[in-house]
Amino acid sequence: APEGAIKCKAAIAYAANEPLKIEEIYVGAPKAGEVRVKVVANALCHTDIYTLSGQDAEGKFPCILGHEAGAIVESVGEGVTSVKVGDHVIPCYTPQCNEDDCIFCQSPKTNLCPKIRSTQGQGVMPDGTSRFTTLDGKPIYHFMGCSTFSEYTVVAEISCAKIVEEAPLEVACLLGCGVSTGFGAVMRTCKVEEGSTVAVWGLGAVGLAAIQAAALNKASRIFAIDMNEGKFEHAKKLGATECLNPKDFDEPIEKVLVEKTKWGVDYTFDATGSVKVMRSALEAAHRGWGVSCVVGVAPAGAEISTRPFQLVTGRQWKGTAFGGWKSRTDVPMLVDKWQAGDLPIEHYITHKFKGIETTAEALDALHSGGCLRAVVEY
Ligand code: NAD
Ligand code: AHE
Ligand code: ZN
Repeated sequence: APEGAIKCKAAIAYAANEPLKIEEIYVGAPKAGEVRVKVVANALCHTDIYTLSGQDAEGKFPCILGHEAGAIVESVGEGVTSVKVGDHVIPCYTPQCNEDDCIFCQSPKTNLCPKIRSTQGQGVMPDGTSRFTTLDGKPIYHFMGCSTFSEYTVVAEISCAKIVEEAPLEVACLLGCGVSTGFGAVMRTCKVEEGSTVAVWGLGAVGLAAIQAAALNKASRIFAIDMNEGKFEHAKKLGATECLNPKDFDEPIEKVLVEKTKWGVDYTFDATGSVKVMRSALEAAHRGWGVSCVVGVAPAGAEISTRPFQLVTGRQWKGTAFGGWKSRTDVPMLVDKWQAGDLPIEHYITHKFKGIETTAEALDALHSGGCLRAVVEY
């Protein structure tokens, strides 16, 4: 075994479209600037399915997927000062180095700290190597700087958002990706104002969180769009004023929305990853000022298009990663809001599993259509 390694179970993705394999692996000791954490609970995000299905241009195999977790610091590498053994953390795929010369961390306009982005995309730690090895010594790639389908994982210190210990990690994990993203798309990236109209395509946890945030921001009309009408009840509970199934209309849904609102919708969100939906969402946006935000992740090679006239006449196309939140500053703030009762999130957990062995079952649940978030407690 590598020196200082922990032997534990992980769900390994050996190749695209192959079932995950639960195996014992070695998780190496954290190097300088790294933190080894014990994963307590992990929620599954659609992006895990997307990468496993081979559609991610950055997908590398074999790897350990997972990026929505609650964890406890087990040990820290040299020079780590912002977290210590026993701290509760949410590993974040968008880091925040906060260095004086990081123009991204220093700018209020973005959360996209590039400090470790290139190695993260290559499935390795910042020094170019992996902390994961099979028992016969073969390296396994990391994923999104998190790899939380493992009982222990190693992440960069700058990817660790330290949160209050009172917050139960089996719920807090939701704030590691999808729910935070939906909230932030509305509250941070688009800053939806009181009285605005909003339309959201895709009523998974990401889209529903956008609806919840739009209602909190006092949007006047909130259109919730999905082909799976089973999602409508959740959407209504969270504040949607009208639920629409595009299949119910002879006209394209963007025309229906423009007719319903006269000039279009102030803010529109794609939370599906379909480039057709992205086009509809842009074209449903209000003449003169409508903003359309891409949240969904499209398959490798997909491209968006529209008539440039749509932009000339005042619509804006933007996008968001992790809702624009600066991870180490904002995730603890979101946890505190949830703990104070101002931002309920428990309702996103529709399925619960116990033991890392159930990760594949939990993925099947997320596939099933009736699931918002499946949480696996390790
Ligand atoms: P999900 O699979 O739980 O939900 C997607 C929903 O979209 C489903 O209800 C599905 O029925 C609906 N849908 C699919 N095609 C549709 C269409 N053509 N029209 C209307 N509805 C349609 O997924 P999720 O976990 O909520 O994630 C949503 C998307 O957001 C994914 O693409 C995911 O990869 C992406 N994502 C992006 C970020 C980011 O930072 N930008 C973060 C998390 C997730
Ligand atoms: N790796 C893909 C892109 C995947 C992607 O866009 N990821 C989203 C997060 S999805 C979370 O569930 C994102 O925020 N990306 C910004 C980033 O830095 O990765 C590809 O196309 O290569
Ligand atoms: Zn995600």
